[in-house]
Amino acid sequence: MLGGSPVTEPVRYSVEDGIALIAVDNPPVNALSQAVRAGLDAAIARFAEDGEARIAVIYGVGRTFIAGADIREFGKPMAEPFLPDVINRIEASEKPVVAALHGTALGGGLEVALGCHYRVILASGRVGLPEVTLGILPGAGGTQRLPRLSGAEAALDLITSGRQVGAQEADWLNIVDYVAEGEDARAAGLEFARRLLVEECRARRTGEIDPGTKDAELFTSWRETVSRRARGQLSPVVAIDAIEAAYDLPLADGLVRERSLFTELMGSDQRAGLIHAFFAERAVAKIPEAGTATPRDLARIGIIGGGTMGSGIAVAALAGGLTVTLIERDADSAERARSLVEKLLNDGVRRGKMSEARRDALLADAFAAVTDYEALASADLVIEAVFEDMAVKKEVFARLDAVCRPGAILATNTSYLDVDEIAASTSRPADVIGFHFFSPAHVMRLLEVVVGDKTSADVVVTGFALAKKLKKIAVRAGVCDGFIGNRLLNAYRKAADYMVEDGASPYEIDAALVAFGFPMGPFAVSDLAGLDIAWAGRKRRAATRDPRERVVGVADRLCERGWFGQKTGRGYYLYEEGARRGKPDPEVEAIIAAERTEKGIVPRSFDSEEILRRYMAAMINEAAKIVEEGIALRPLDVDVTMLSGYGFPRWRGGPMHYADKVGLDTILADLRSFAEEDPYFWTPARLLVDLAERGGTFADLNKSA
Ligand code: T1G
Ligand code: NAD
Repeated sequence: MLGGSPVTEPVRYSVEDGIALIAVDNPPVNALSQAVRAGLDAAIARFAEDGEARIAVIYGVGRTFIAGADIREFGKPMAEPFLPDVINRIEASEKPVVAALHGTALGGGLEVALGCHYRVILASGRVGLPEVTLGILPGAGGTQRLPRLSGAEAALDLITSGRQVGAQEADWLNIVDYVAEGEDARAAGLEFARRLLVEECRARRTGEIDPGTKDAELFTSWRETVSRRARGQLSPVVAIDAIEAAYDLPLADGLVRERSLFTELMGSDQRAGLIHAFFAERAVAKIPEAGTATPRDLARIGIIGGGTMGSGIAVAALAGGLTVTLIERDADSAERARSLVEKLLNDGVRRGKMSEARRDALLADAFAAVTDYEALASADLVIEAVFEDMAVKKEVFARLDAVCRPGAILATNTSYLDVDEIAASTSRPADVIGFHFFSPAHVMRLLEVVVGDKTSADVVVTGFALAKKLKKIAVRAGVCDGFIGNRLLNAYRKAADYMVEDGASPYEIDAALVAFGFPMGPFAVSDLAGLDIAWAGRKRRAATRDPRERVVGVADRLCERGWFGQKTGRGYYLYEEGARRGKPDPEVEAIIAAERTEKGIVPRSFDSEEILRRYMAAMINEAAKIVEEGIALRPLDVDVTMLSGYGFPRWRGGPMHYADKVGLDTILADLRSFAEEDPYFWTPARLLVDLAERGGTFADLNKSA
């Protein structure tokens, strides 16, 4: 062939032994672009006319069956043919149509399959209706057809959670007719179709199944549970209305109702926020080092320190298939670390994430907790997670430098300390990097990959490869106090502390942020993390603090009383014996009042809107500085950090997406007015001023970066 790449039709039609084969070929995931919809439509029309073909099989070419609608088309006017119509025409076919599923048949992909008359799936395949996670609902018949096959309860579960189920569960739920062995969906579809031909099967339409009578109580109780769980997100709740229509209306009217709810959600800000989050999570992997370097091998890793973080990292690494050697200070600490790891693995077994046999095999063959650094001589990577103390860390790195082989990566899990200073204390700064995990490390999805001055490109891409193995999202960060996430946290925590000193109660602030969609407010989070950690940080920084900085003493007063939060039963909240949720504490309010009096502050009231404006302005302003300084590559890296590490409500898209939506001019006006009280803290970042003044957005920077 001369020049150019071969052009393939996204949908191809052929006939083999009386079986029409309809191949969907639209890499990478066979999304239902306009061309695919039109191709499917044409193929079904051709099948109807084709005297040679008695049955049809729809399958996907490449890694998966159809993974859903083409998300890139969202927000643009929809072009015909519309998917619900295409699926209706498949279902209406007089001759039977089989869907042969493999990979991930998601969203519109599963809906196509539900419109087919029979479904076969490879044992490795998965299905799901993830639409609510994108702020919409299944809009091509999923809410009407799934309950007809699986019943109301299963449909409510799958559609409101968006969770994927494996082939076996799909079979139990009657979503598929047959689970086939092997790797070849086309072959499985052909074989199944041949069997159907022998049995002289008919076109068996899902839409013609009687869904039965509605259990009204079931819907009421799901509405309550889902509304509570959704924390302000609309789509899972609206999806229940659509499923209910399957019981209240005939199919054709139910489909109309589904479509109208779908269209409403498609136009919502929440949908825009969730789609931003989807693409941002994929874009964070696009870093300057990608493509310029190959990741180093990762099989055996070492971890220094088996406390809160070290044990969690060990479990994440074991689950990701790595061999882990953990080093502790002495035999007792090593034993404690080992039992911590065992406990976390047991939790996994209890939650059904891991079998007992797998846990036993991991503990016996893939994990060791020891005290001798020599055990790290052959490690590919060592992650240090000892106390947050520069001297202790330097001592550990000196020992690692002495025992580790050349080419081994030496990483620190420090939360705040200078990665360059740690690197400089070794003979191999190019191999040193920060891998900032979040607590609990086997659960939290974020990994900040902190790139030092001298870190080599292949070490950076190895960090991203590690995240993939551990099923985490890596975000590239530069070196500064707190990197991306903790630096932002410090800024908005200060804004919260200032409001407390000026008259708001910590409980009002927490309530305002929970109403915004955070799972917890900042003061409840502090109590959970332990107030002593931040206290140590404040003491460390006291000597170098800028005298212009406003300092609030409330947290110090609590710590001086030994109130470190949940673990001591008292912090900002009072925790009754064993309780995870605290109650407001009048003594804390008295301590705050005393601090105000001492500083001569006359308290004023803050409504939830002002609380939110100040909190967000502080977060966004610091984020703008972080982007301006190149600590974060783009605004979207900040968004992903806050979404996956700090509980920022996903449907709001992250702080930068939120800022664009509010309007940068509004944020700037707020900052300028707050700066009149305290210019040191509130002076707007230059980037924010520049963007606001020329009518730009953070989204522009995502595109151009
Ligand atoms: N549309 C467009 N692009 C998509 C896409 C989609 N649906 N899914 C993935 N991509 C791109 C993705 O951006 C990336 O691009 C590449 O494919 C590989 O993805 C009517 C309205 C399928 C499980 O929600 O869950 O149907 O970054 O890196 O880890 O009711 O992608 O390489 O340029 O994620 O192997 C419902 C979303 C749509 C599925 C594969 N479907 N996708 O995971 O690869 S709504 C979804 C996924 C709908 C109907 C409604 C995953 C995956 P790039 P990847 P992966
Ligand atoms: P931790 O106190 O729970 O655990 C530290 C462990 O290191 C202890 O078990 C201790 O025995 C061990 N240790 C100390 N010196 C050692 C040495 N020289 N050799 C071997 N082991 C040694 O602390 P943590 O909360 O797990 O924090 C560890 C690091 O992770 C810190 O740098 C911290 O800033 C960072 N971090 C913590 C969190 C968090 O939420 N806890 C989150 C992200 C990062």
